[in-house]
Amino acid sequence: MSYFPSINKIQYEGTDTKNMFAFRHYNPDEVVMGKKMKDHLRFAIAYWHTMTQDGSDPFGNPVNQRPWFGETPMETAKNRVEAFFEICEKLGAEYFCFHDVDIAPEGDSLEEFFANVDEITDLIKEKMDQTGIKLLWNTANMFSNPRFVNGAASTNNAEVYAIAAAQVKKGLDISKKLGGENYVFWGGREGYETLLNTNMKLEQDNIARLFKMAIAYGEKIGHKPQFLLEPKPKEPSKHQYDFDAATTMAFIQHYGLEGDFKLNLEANHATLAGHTFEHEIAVARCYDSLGSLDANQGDVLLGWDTDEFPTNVMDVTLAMYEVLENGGIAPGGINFDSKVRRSAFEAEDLFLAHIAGMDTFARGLKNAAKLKEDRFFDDLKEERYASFNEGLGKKIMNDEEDLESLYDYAVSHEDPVLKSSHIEYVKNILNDYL
Ligand code: XLS
Ligand code: CA
Ligand code: CA
Repeated sequence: MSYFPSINKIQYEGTDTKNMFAFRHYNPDEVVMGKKMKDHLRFAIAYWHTMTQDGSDPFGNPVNQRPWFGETPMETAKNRVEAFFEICEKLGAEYFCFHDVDIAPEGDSLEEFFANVDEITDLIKEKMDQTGIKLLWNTANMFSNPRFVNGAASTNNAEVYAIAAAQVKKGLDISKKLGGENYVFWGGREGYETLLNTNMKLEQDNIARLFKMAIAYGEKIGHKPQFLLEPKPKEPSKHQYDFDAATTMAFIQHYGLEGDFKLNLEANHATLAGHTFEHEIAVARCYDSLGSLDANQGDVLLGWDTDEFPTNVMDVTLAMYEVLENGGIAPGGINFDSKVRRSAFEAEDLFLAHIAGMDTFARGLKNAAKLKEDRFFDDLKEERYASFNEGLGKKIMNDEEDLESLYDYAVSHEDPVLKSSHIEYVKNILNDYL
């Protein structure tokens, strides 16, 4: 059974092609800096945006045309598995990601939900075995259900906390069953609306407590995915605890979670926090904690999480440069946490959108590799920090100076002669790489 009989496996055809359903830049087996493009990029498809997003917005009804709706929620869920793997296979995406609620209906009780999850993950496992497509990460949705109105791990209600813990346990069981390489926590409701009624310390302690339970349970069942925390400053909560990469690292370090947790960074969350994507990746690298990436982009004119497919070549080039500097992204990957625009409502747009995102990342990768090969940033930075390579600078770097010795140096020398950055020239040349 095919949901997209008119679409063949997407092939690389180059920029001269007139075929909409072809890659113009992404050539999976092409070798860039000694590694195949597909192994640099480790593309993953997000189940939620691809299979369950209906195109509605706060002012408009669902608009997306999708061929997989069945008579019952379970039938739809089963059809989705079939359609999803067809999409992944035809796009040549080797990984996927999902929330528990994306794949199976919640039913009338937690028990029914988990039974549905078991049934659907049996089907997913079959498809994974048939196609070789792998699970990059899964997660528990602990933000949509009304019970999480006051948070999940940060809730004020111990029984809600238990439900969150049950979902995490189930999530880890599924991760083991499907060989998940990472496991994500994103705290959309782990934040607060007003401090008037919030015990911030208790909430954060409880969040860390749940993470420690997850680590312990993973050890118990002999399954150790890389745990990832995904920062986002706001939306849906007014203030979310995992505000950005730096705040999240402080949390990880404060609670002693460094050995088990790294970061899953999303481009649009970076911009919501007032940062660039490459800034967030660079912060993670400073802590040796870059885990995985959620690829998308926001809109410079809008202040919310638009989750657009990434098409900005400059932004993606700078992000991919950081990934190369990191020595790669594995066991993480590049997950398209992106949704088609409301006006792109045909099911085939799911292919066109992913092709656009994959092509943009292929361009970003190739540009970044060229920048690396040409030592574009390496030379620039080496020259900029050259004063730390010899004399006084070298002694500072070797911890051979103290406040008194630097005082003596400063008062006995004239003011230094500074150099211009010529930064506009640098940006002009950088454009040549796009
Ligand atoms: C929402 C988040 C979410 C996480 C997984 O903004 O991006 O989708 O990636 O829960
Ligand atoms: Ca995300
Ligand atoms: Ca998002």
